[in-house]
Amino acid sequence: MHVTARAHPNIALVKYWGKRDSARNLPAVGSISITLGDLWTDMRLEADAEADELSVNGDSRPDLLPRIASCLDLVAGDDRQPMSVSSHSNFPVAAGLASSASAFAAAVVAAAAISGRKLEREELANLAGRASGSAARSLYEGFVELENAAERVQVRTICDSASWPLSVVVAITSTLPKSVGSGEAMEISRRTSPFYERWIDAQGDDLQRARTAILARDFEALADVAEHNCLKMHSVMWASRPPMVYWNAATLDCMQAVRQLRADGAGVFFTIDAGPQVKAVCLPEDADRVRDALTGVDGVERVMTSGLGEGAHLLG
Ligand code: 2P0
Repeated sequence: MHVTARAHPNIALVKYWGKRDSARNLPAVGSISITLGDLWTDMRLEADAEADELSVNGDSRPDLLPRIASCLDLVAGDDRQPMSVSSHSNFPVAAGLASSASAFAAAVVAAAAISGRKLEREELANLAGRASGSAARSLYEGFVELENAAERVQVRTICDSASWPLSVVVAITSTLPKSVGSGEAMEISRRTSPFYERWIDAQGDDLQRARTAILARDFEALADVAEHNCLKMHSVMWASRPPMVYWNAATLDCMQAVRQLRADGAGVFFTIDAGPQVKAVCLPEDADRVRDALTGVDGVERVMTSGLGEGAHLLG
């Protein structure tokens, strides 16, 4: 017996950085993201193995198995059958493109199906979030808000893809794995960054501004709060000890190109996660122009364009 689920990565416009409970992987702040429709991870589970095994894009990856096996246990139970797990993504993994979000979102949907458990989407989101905080958002389509509740997260779509169909142009400036993983980096920030408390305190204002901008389809207001929130998160990282600087020269040049496009009248803003890639969120009519400009930046290896998309779901 086998099942396959597909999930799309998501890009936070108001970002998750910091945990309030590491053991349960509960975030310290709420976040707002967009789910990308054209990038995907397919997770296939087959209950035919003697012991759990994992392949990622065709390569055996025992190093990544414990984290995925724990996630499957959470959904299907510790007494589940061993599984052959194979994951395929159409974008580079472990390079600041939210591959863990799409992987764990797909994993919980597939694990529920293969174990015959009927779980509400919000329950699946909480289980995915235990594995990777941002994965909870990939269960949902379009513009997604994650709120911190007392013991769990609450996640919902605040605007669907069809109601505000923005585009995202992703400029890949390096495909090397990042030097410090997000989870560890967040803990370093919490312990050492002089800006960490201020970051947490100000998040509610940014969430409110972004939510209002999205509901009003106010691109300029969303651009303003998203770039501010992104640069603030990176300031927290830069001021940590040791400092965590995920950018390279091409990252900065892409940011500059996006600023220039906006000055020239294009509807576009940038955001950057725990990696060197630049995500340019834009109005669909400006996507070709943004793509051409970022393709021409020195050091950009590849450019991908995506619309917004749906939450994690079973295939077939
Ligand atoms: C986000 N990031 O909101 C933020 C912005 C990266 C920068 O969520 O430790 O892999 O597994 O809960 O979800 C990346 O962190 O972290 C992330 P864990 P995750 O998208």
